[in-house]
Amino acid sequence: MTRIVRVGAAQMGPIARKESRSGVVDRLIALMRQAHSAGCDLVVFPELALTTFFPRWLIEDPGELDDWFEREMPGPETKRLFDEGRHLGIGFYLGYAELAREREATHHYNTSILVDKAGRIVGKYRKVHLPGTVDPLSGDPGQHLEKRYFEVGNLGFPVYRAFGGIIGMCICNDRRWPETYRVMGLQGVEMILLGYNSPVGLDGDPFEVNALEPFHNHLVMQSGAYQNATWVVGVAKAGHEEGFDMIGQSAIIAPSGEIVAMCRTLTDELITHDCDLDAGRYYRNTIFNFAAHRRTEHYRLIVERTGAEPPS
Ligand code: ING
Repeated sequence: MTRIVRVGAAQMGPIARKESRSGVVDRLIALMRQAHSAGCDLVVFPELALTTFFPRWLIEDPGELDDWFEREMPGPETKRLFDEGRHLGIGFYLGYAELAREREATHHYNTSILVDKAGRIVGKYRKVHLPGTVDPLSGDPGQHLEKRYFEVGNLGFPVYRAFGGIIGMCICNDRRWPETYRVMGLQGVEMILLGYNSPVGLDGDPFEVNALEPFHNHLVMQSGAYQNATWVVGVAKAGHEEGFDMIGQSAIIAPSGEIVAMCRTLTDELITHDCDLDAGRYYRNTIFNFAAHRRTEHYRLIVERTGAEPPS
């Protein structure tokens, strides 16, 4: 029996700094209802889907900074989203800024959750690869201060049995690192969900790097999908947000590496695809049969050298 998951990639347009959580949740619910009308089992929202991309600014007041974070999930503003998902019978991936109380201390993470059709949180991931800097770069109008505002995720790259398959998550910059996909590939992941907020390059980059941003965005997700025989669903917060252009082109990518659906706008836009969770089986049993072809004893040598001076 084929295991088909109808997936909705719910790209969002810009979220203004002044936009209320309630107004953003209205947009998420509208996209969720659209996905349900299209017969989706699961809808994927972007990274930091409840707020503007606040790490672009230097925020020195701790209270002001914490206002960008969710103290509980679901919380007063997001309960409606969970209730609607349960009512419609549709699951979702949601990226948000998490303020967590752990070990008698407060911690800040860039987080995503996987919620099933009954509105239960069945998985949580905290972003590991935090790009940018701790301190603002002088002279740049747009900063990238995720290292200042978030701790490195402490949950690893778990995968979960959900929606009839094995589902994993990551967030934005994680998608640029092959280890992200391989750690989940080694756990037999069949679909990786990820949201991103990607500016058109980081300030100070030579123009050609900025121009290649859309290419690099798909390059890393397509290779991650193919090399690990998994579906990848990448969903943007896109458009001109608070003066900064962010890439769109949210995509649903098959284990073959092919883009099977892609957003065409820089606004709230839903694309869908019937994803066969067995589509990776051919690759996993042939060209990417890890047990038959990988030689981990050799990799250890490479890993030991990584970061060291290149051999003379
Ligand atoms: N954003 C960007 C990303 O990895 C970035 C940071 C932009 C890195 C452009 C390199 C080039 O897509 C987040 N939020 O990680």
